[in-house]
Amino acid sequence: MALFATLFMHLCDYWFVSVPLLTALGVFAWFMNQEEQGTSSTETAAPADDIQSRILDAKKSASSISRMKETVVFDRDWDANAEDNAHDEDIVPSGIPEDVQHIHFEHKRLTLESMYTRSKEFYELMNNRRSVRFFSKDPVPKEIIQNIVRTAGTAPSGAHTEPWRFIAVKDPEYKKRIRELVEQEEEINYTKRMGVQWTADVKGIGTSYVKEYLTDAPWILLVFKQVYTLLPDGQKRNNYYHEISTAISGGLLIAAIQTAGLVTLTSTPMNCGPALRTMFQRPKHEKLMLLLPVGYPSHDCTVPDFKRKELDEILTMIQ
Ligand code: IYR
Repeated sequence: MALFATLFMHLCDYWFVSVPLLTALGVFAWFMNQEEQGTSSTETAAPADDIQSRILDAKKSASSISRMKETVVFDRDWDANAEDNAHDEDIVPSGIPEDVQHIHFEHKRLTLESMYTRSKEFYELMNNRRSVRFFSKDPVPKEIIQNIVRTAGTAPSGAHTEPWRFIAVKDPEYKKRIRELVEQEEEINYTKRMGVQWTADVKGIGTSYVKEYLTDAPWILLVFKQVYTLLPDGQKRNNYYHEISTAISGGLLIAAIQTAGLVTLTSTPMNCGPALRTMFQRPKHEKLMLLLPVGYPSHDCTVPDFKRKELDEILTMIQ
């Protein structure tokens, strides 16, 4: 007791040191306490009501808890470091011969007037594109599908590796098998993998794991990226930028579908890649990127009333 009394008197004598020191200690202790509670001092805490209702929501459904545990953000088949990737130490002959001939590039300039008209007309055509989920069963000739895929194959690619493979399915038996597989995985995606936020974010689109369009549409196109090229002797040649190259090719594919007067849905069924690859006897280094039903919209087809961003929201011009 006597010790504390002496200490207190000294603190009073040296108040100009002890007051700021004790204040600093107090602030430090408060800060540490906040950190422990997981709230950094720079973040604005959510209102207490909000937190309470969120906790209640989470408690309400047991499924939301198992959903949290099983959330898979990335497709398991997409691991960029998967063992089956090509490695830097595998030195293989380049796909482009060193002495490849460079030939004259023919290019015919359009008149300015025609450039304006064509760019505007193409924009208008593409602006009419909508992701369609209700398909007519009317057939589409295979030659049109072949031209569409030819267009996709004109995409630029890293070191001209053309790291894509398309599968066009018309056979009703296969379409049925694809639908069964996709629905089975999508049910898990919706209830577990996608998580509460994701399902809430897409709710307005009105989708579910039931995918009638997969058996209604006359064609299903599957787009695979090839993470490397397998040479005849088993060596692997790196496919540079296989992801972006195949994505660009997917964009051209969608533009070609639209230009042909058909519709599609750009779908990416999570975790269906390996099973679809096996279904069509494709090798392990081919990873599914897109699955697109292609055909005509059904007569009673609806689409959500979305607006596109204005030009100034997507374009910054420095001139
Ligand atoms: N793949 C699911 C869920 C879904 C996800 C996104 I991102 C969408 O824009 C729409 C749906 C499905 O196709 O139903």
